[in-house]
Amino acid sequence: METKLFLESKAKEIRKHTLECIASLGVGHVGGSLSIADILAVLYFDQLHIDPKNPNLPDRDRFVLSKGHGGPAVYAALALKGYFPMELLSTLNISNTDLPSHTDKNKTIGVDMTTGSLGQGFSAAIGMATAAQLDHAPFHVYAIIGDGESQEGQIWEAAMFAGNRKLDHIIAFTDYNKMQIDGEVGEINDVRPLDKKWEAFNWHVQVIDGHDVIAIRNAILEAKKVSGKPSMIICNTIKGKGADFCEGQVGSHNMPVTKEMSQKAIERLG
Ligand SMILES: Cc1ncc(C[n+]2csc(CCOP(=O)(O)OP(=O)(O)O)c2C)c(N)n1
Ligand SMILES: [Mg+2]
Repeated sequence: METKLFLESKAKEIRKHTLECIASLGVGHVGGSLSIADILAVLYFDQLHIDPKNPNLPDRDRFVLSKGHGGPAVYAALALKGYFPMELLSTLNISNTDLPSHTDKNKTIGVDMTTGSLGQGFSAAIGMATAAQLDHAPFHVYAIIGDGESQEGQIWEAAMFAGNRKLDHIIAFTDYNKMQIDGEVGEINDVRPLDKKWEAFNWHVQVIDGHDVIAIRNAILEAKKVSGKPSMIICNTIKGKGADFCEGQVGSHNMPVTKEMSQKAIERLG
């Protein structure tokens, strides 16, 4: 199958299973999970050098979801990739689950970093990329941060370090959906101009449509060729993308999702 169609079908599957996963609990971070589905499809089904049968492979690529509340979308990708049975997706955030609402490397096979406290996961990713550079290791570290998360001081501390160290093993994405927990990023504490900020911290910067799988793929391929600079791919996205009951709505951040809502949204996805 053509790459574009294949990756779009994977993104659709990630969206469907994310919706089912959240609906099994009845509430969850649906908006920020759906906005990263296309990035995850390209990473997990085209770019990441990983092996679900050997999840601790020393030279595997690492992936850190710094905006850890998007866990359900990562779980959908991991299940589709074969890390664990699909049935596990219906155990989201219940007592003693392996799938907590925020990604946790001590609980979920295939998760490389425990996240949820915004800003911290990105520093861990930069630490992994530093190790890769020092060890002359072949792997890349991929990370997704949020635009609201980009208000955290810790993001810029890590960004400055990575730029100064010329860490070309890190390829980061900003999920630039223009919304955070309780409003629009531009109104609460504007992060613009994001591209100029990252450039000023000595990062290689690209700005793309974060729902265009080929644009995402091409941006990663370009980032892999960059030497002596970390890479930031700013992805223009839409919160809740693909589920019409919440697409483009601030209220999609963490909301009730019934099985009926999820089923209807899945049918519309086609
Ligand atoms: C240090 C910290 N402060 C506050 C929160 C609560 N919180 C969880 S998600 C969120 C909004 C994040 O916005 P953004 O990064 O834009 O992610 P999106 O909602 O778009 O997925 C906040 C404030 C947190 N998890 N960590
Ligand atoms: Mg956001």
